Amino acid sequence: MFEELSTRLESVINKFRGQSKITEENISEAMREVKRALLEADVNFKVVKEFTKSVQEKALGEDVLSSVTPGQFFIKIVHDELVKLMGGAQRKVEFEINRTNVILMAGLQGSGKTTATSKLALHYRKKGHRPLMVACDVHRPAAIDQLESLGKSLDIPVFSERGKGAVEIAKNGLVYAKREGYSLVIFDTAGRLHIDEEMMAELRDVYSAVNPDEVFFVADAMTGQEAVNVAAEFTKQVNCTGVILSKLDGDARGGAALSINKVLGVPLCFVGVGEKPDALEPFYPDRYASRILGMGDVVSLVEKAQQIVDVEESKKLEKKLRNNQFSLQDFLDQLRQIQKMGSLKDLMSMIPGIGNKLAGVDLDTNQLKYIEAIICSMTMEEREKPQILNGSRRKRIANGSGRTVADVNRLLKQFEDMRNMMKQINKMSGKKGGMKGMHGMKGKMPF
Ligand SMILES: Nc1nc2c(ncn2[C@@H]2O[C@H](COP(=O)(O)OP(=O)(O)OP(=O)(O)O)[C@@H](O)[C@H]2O)c(=O)[nH]1
Ligand SMILES: [Mg+2]
Repeated sequence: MFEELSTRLESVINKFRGQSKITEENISEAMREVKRALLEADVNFKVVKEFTKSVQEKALGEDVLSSVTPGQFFIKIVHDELVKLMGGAQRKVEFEINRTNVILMAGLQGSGKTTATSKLALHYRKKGHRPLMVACDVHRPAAIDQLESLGKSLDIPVFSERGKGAVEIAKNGLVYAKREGYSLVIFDTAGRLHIDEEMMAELRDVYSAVNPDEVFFVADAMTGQEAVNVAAEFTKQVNCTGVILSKLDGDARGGAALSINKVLGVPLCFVGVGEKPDALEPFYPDRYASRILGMGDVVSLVEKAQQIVDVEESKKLEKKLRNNQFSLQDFLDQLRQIQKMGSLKDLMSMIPGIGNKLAGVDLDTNQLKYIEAIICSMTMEEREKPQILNGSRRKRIANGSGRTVADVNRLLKQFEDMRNMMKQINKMSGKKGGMKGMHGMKGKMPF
């Protein structure tokens, strides 16, 4: 699942990669395509509208950091908005072990309630709980057998009473669980093809009888937006605390996973990814966002850059570049920032499309150290005004840094070339351009 959406989003992003800056026009065009991709993935249209608006505002409203490209920045924004859309932080559902916790399952017929009941029981048993499953589906003849057989195969006890009503079984099941000291009781309930009043009344009665800590609404991901609409109706009737989206392993387009939190205001807590009892995963919005975007570690790359790069400092630097006051000291500061981001190779390998091409290539990170050593052997005045570096000063610097005079000359020449190029870029792009021009310069930097 998500493949189709991933492919579409990747193609939008790849197109965006080539842009030298984010403008109203190119972002609008990209957002039109993102919108189309999300709608085709069956994401709720209102959600799509809000999402694209929000991405657009962020992209235009924030300064692009000098150390990342507009394309990478765009990926990060889309990623962050996807995470937000899916509920932000993961909602971890945990229960105390020394009391009887209660879970009530709800959902339409065939959505996966009974399967999810056994999956949850197994999940929490692995965390040290003593679970009990209670069979409250008295409407479908084989429902009790189904739960009992699941219980038997997992060695998890099932409470059932044939011939009684759902509410009575629920009450008795809870009394039994408390008496026997179970730490988690999960009530499986009946499903219906449609929401009908009788079924809702029964669910509400079971709800009152057991007073659950969590009510999980189980939705079938394959039914897409329909699942979201039904869920909305359910949450009006009983206080659902979490959603379990089942059958995400099928060929669902993913729209439900993306919309459900926003539409319901109820977090998606687990996803079912197979028929087997261990095919349950806690839902992590950030992991799903990364999976959908398929953008490797670009996001963490940008995060790293954001942590390191001080926006104020960047602005100062941009001004210096514009006024052609960029000194060797500034250059050294930039170099150190890049080094703080990790090894150059690690950094580059995070960029999709480059990582695999780097195999076997040995980036000479020593070059960075040599440059640092040379600049560090200069006085502050020399760093600010490299033009005063005459022959004897160059010799002193070479000795001090353990390099040759030729190395010092090469660095100064490259630095001068770079400054000249900055001058040209500034001339060409008028007032703007400063730091943005840095991207295009990368290949010309002395490392
Ligand atoms: N592939 C896949 N199949 C699932 C998943 N969850 C449930 N199923 C299958 O979906 C079908 C219905 O699951 P049940 O758990 O019986 O659904 P239910 O909501 O209890 O159904 P009723 O009790 O009839 O309302 C079964 O064949 C399950 O094996 C899942 O995450 N992935
Ligand atoms: Mg069932």
